[in-house]
Amino acid sequence: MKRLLTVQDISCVGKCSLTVALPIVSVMGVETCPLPTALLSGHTAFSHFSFRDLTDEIPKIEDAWGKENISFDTIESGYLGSIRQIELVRELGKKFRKSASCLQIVDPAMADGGKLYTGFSQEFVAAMRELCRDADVIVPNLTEACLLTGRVYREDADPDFWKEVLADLAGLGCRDVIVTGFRKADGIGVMSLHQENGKTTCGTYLNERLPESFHGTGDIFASVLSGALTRGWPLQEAQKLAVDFTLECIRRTMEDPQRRFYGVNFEQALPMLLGRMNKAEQEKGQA
Ligand code: PXL
Repeated sequence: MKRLLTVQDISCVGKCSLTVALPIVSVMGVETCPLPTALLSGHTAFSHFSFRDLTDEIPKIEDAWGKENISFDTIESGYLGSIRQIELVRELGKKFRKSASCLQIVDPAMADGGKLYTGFSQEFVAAMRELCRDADVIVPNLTEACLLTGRVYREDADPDFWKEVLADLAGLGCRDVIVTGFRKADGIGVMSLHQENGKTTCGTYLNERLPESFHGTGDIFASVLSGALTRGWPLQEAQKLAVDFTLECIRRTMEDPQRRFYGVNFEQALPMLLGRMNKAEQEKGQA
């Protein structure tokens, strides 16, 4: 079984980061090792939240894993709480990417809707840019992509603007760049750029755009994508599954009159994810 390391916080209530990555990547048949970077009562979009920093634990965990000769097929990181934590993830990558096939996936979770999340600065953005340089795959939304490439965020960005942003992000050195939130007519999805054997392919994948947006959907997208890439799926298929599953979670949330304000109903959509995975892998087996 493939093994994935996911480095991000655990927010007890809020349906984001580790509470999303653990069930999603596990249901995709990948061993999921969490490295919690902080313990929060809820994510930082709540009016009140507690925050216990776990940075000091990271080198101790790293040291123990080194002695046990642990390795990972994928190292994925999401929300990180400080520049020091970004540096530690870079160190983890250098230490635990023992084979060339080990993937590093970075979701530079730090901003949305044109704004940095509470507590982040331009210095943090600069450090995140360096982590993105180490990655094979990065998954920013358009706000994060603009921050990483030194652009002013534009709500009404046209496809040419998106293509320029993607080209600049690829210039950081990552093989694959997937920017989420690409819109066209009634659709929403991703625009991505894939580099292989000196060839660059740019593509989009869209599905239906529902009239509401919810917190935590970026984490859901990144988890599905990471699970599928770890299972060896090609980028185009992995991003399609991630877009479709995220939409399914939003649809289920909107249908529920008793929905929570802070996250989406991904739990009851998990059978769909498993069904899609099994069907695709069966078809591959038969091919
Ligand atoms: O969904 C990204 C995320 C993860 N973890 C924490 C957050 C956020 C976004 O606000 O606050 C703690």
